[in-house]
Order: sequence, then C-alpha cells, then structure tokens
Amino acid sequence: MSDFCFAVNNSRNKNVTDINVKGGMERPACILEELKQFVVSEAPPTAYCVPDFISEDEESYLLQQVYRSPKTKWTQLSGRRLQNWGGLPHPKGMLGERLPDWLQTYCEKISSLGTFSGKTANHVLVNEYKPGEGIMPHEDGPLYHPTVTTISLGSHTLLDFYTPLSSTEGAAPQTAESRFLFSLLVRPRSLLILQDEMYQRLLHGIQGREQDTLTEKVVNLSAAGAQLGEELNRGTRVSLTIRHVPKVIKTKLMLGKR
Ligand SMILES: O=C(O)CCC(=O)C(=O)O
Repeated sequence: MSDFCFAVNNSRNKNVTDINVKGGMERPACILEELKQFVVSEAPPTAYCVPDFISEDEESYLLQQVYRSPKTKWTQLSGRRLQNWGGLPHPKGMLGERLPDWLQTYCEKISSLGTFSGKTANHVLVNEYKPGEGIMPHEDGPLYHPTVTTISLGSHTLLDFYTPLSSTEGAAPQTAESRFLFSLLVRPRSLLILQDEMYQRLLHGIQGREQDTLTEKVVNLSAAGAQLGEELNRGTRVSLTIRHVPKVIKTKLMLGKR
C-alpha cells in the first residue's frame, strides 16, 4: 500500500471537515484534511490529483483482475472498450449487482476518504484505451453522486476540460476546440477526484492521440512532476472510474413463492 493510503487509513474519521459548496450545488462533501494538499489550485473547484495512490504491485494486481474478467464483460465502443460493474445506472434506479472483491476493496478505500459524503461507492466503469484512443467530451450527469474518482493503470493520459455548449440562441456554432479550457496530466497509479464545478459544470474528455506534448494548458505540470515541452508516448491505459449511484433498486428473490 502506498504511503498516502497508509496515512489516510490511520487518520480515518479524525480530520473530516466540510467544504462549502457554492450556488446551490447538491450537498457538501466531507473530504479528509489530508487530501487538501492534492487540490489542483490552477483548476476551478475542485480537482484532487493524488500521485502514487496505489503501489506498482497493486497496479499489476488490478490489471491482472481486469484482464482475467470474462470476455463477455467487455463492451467494444468506438475508440475504447469498457467493463461495467455494479449495475446499469437508470433514472428509475439501478438494479444493483454485487461488486467483485477486487473492486469492492478500492471502492471502500476511496469512500473512506470522505469522497461520497459518507456513502460507499457502488459502481465502477473500467475503460481501456489503446494509444490513439479516447473519449468524447461529456458530463457524468445526475444519476451519480456528484463526485467522480478515477484510478489510472498502465499509462498516463491528458484529461481535457471544456465549457458546456452555450444555449444562447443565434450564437455562432461552438466547436470543441473553442470550448477547450485546460488539461490535467493524469499519471498511472494516481487517484483523481472531481467534484463541484469540475463535476457539475465542465465537460471532460480524452483526445485520441499516441503522443502528448505538455503545453502551458496542462495546469498541474509541476505537481505531476512534468516539464513544459516534454513529450510523453501513450501506452495502453486502463482507468477505474469509481462512483456512487444513490438510487438503487433492491430485488427480492422470490424463489419458491407465488
Ligand atoms: O478514463 C478516464 O479517465 C475518463 C473516463 C470517463 O470519463 C467516463 O468513464 O465517463
């Protein structure tokens, strides 16, 4: 386990404080004091990038579990493939499915940081991106508690942030390029937490590139130990997107009953 996890586990329930959330956003988040050193101050509220959240051994273990999953767990999309764990989120409620232990462990570990206001994450998307693959700008939407947490495995990526499409009538068409704001360099083995405006207002996406050149638009360069102008080749990246779906339908097995 990394040093950071050790520190957090030892301080659980000690220094939990409320973060004020502006503008009627859903509810305050209770994030451990220890996490605040990882806030990306150059980005809007609130992004936390925790380097080396997991060790290399944990990374290998998680990759092994991902690739050991049945082939039928994979869904091929254009530009990436994914595994969905925990159930399919739906406005009427998610039919909850038990998470395998290897994911449950990390759901609990991340939830113990106070990321989901005392609730435990119950949903994981595993995305796999080969070099050159990515994901279109999107928002995660209202079916989740407004926090997204991501563990990255295998390779870095640049996560790009965009303003939403303006609803102004008669405005000039807006391209993704004109709405692009900045990027975060997301390192393998890191934990990224997005809340508040970063979750609720901005869109995020990953451009399909084989190589990234680090420009001044990458706002967490020094915290991520990177240099302006550096070029990084992408490898295969697997991300675990860990969230809490508040609305879950509990099913009763009616076996033998009529
Ligand atoms: O792979 C990532 O870091 C982003 C994944 C994502 O945005 C999603 O699954 O909705």
